[in-house]
Amino acid sequence: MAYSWCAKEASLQVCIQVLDYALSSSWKQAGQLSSILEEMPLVDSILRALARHRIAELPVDFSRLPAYRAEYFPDSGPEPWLDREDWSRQTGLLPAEQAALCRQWAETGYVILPGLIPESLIETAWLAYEQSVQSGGIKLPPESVGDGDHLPGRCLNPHQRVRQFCRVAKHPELMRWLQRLLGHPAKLLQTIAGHKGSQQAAHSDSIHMTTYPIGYLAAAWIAFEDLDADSGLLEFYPGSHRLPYVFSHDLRISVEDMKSGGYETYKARYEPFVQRLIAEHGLRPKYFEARKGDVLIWHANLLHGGSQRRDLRMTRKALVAHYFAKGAFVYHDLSATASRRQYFGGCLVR
Ligand SMILES: O=C(O)CCC(=O)C(=O)O
Ligand SMILES: [Fe+2]
Repeated sequence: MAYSWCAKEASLQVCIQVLDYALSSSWKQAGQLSSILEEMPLVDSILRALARHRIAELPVDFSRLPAYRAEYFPDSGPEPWLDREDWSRQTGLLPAEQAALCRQWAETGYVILPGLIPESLIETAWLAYEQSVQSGGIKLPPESVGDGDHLPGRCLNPHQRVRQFCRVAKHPELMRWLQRLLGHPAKLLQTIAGHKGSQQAAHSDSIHMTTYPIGYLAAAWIAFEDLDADSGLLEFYPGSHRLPYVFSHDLRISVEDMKSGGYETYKARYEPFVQRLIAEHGLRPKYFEARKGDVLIWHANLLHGGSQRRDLRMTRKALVAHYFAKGAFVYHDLSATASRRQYFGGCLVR
């Protein structure tokens, strides 16, 4: 299946990148790149071996998977260590400051790291981004929500064009925290830069970016300025990560529904469902009143979104970066596709 994906959907260049990655890690014994390219079925097994994860207890036969949807994957552990019942016994072994934040993660599903990213890096990265926009290298859609909204829209994966964003998203202290919280080294999956609030309805990222086994995803929200309360701050629901994961199948959103109706189906079924969950559980939002360089990391299943922009003139400059744990497999439950970015979504520029 991976071979046919390679043959049908990916350019040879991409296949080579994937193979190159495969060979550079733990698959050297598979032989030389040239001989592998001659022996195409081997490509399949290498890609499968790569995709077959090293975290999950149960293997997946990808050739028999009807679709990349949560209901078709085995119900496999291990749970991430801070989601397990015995998390408090484990955190007791850590230095006090780390233990406190791990405890907060286990109980609330988020942590805040004030001033983690140095101001100088924040400033040079944003300047480089603005320069790229000015020169036309990056084109931002208006994403206007109405009259008076003159701020530009978001940019998906700006780290692949602005190398300073890579330095921000892969800041060593941030990567250490992600590893600590996920229990495995983290890999950058995707980034989004924005000048303004998203006003996105509350959701869990796990329906968009799903891991096998479940729960091995985290996101970092990095503030690029001191934020105003009216700018449409990031909102999140502490403790909501402990609710059951909700996938497309649970709401009878079929692969065909998404193909024909696109995000309308998601908006019609998923978003109201989350609103009901919030009401039923009496969840109360918190708002990330960040200062420049502050970082909030949230759990794979924490409900969050963009609050209302009460003043459309207010900027809310930020970079959001999503990461997965090395050894997990990433797919998109909603669109029923495997993530190609898990292989080459990282930083192409160094
Ligand atoms: O920045 C926001 O308002 C929300 C972003 C978000 O939900 C995400 O990137 O996963
Ligand atoms: Fe999100």
